[in-house]
Amino acid sequence: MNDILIQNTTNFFCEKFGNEPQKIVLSPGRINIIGEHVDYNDGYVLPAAIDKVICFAFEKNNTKKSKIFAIDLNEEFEVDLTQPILLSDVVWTNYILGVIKQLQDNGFAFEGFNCVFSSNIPVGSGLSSSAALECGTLFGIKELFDLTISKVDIALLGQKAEHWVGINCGIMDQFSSVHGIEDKVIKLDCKTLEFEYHNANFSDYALVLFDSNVKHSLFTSEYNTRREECEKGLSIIKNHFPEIKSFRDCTENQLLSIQDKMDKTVFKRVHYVVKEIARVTQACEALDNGNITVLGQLLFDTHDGLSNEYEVSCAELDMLVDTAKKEDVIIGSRLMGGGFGGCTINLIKKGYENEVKNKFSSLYLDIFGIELKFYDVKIGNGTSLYKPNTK
Ligand code: GAF
Repeated sequence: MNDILIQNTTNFFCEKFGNEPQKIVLSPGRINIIGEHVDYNDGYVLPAAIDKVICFAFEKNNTKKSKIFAIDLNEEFEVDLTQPILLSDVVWTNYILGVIKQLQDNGFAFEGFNCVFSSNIPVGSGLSSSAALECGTLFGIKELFDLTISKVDIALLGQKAEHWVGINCGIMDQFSSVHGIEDKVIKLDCKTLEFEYHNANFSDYALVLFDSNVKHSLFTSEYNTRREECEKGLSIIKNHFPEIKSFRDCTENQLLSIQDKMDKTVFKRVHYVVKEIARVTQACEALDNGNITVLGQLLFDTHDGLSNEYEVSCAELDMLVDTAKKEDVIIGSRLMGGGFGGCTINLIKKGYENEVKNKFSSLYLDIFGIELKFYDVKIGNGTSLYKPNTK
């Protein structure tokens, strides 16, 4: 499915710079089966890379300046690598500037390059197009200038670039973009960065994303606030239970026993986090055992927590999940990613996908006047070099 994207990106590069690119890089978006808002809380997550990617074409230009062109936006910017790297007003450029700054600050030596890129990852849908942009740029620079950077370090540098842009995100998105393997989900321990692959076999059920087509502007500020609320909650837990080092060590009963020591909002946030961390392990076991009904129920439970306790949902996402609960052929559904818009992830009995899509489209249009979009998920490989004639 990415052949046309690769061809167009390569052709564009040739026309713009008059040469064939030296490196072509594909960098994917991600889904997350379960484990939401727990990556920055030392929890476990169960994401996977998808087959939707950003395609980059790169060459060295033997100067100290880099030229980067976003084909889909028809926008270009130039960065002087000898000058301090500062935030710009153009959002997408900041992810690339952030990556360049992280590489420089960490002592990696590289020179000017030309780059064009184009994407088929929907933007603003919670599929982590920004992580794909960061990791693809990092990977391209590493390959062009023979830098020694491990996959884990690419993910960590990408995460730092995102912090520099203003979102105090966890490691899940960059890690899964870099480490994806076709048809596998990644169980990642966000505390130690140890990880293992599990088969993405959902038996008689298909994974389908419903894109609410909304992105509420609260996202960044609320995201950063949630993180602070969790930090407050954890420090109160530690005061009462010195043996607890992170949320994973805390049982729900321990938390309930000190409920009156926290303000109500902080309690709700950490109550969600403690339960969600436990759900990831249960979900992974259910997946391994082919117990998709159990997995589906855990997705519904996660959504309840995200909506009522973590409070990162919105009317559109709640409507999609509430409607899904009433459908016998949907056995699990929840908002996916940071929240306040983007997609829900759904487990739909195979054979019923079209019926469900038609029904949800017209209901959603009636209620919100917005077109619902659908993505049938295929789990793909992580950030990598594209080599023509291989696949
Ligand atoms: C966003 C962040 F970037 C991730 O780190 C993660 O916290 C996610 O929201 C919520 O699980 O995608």
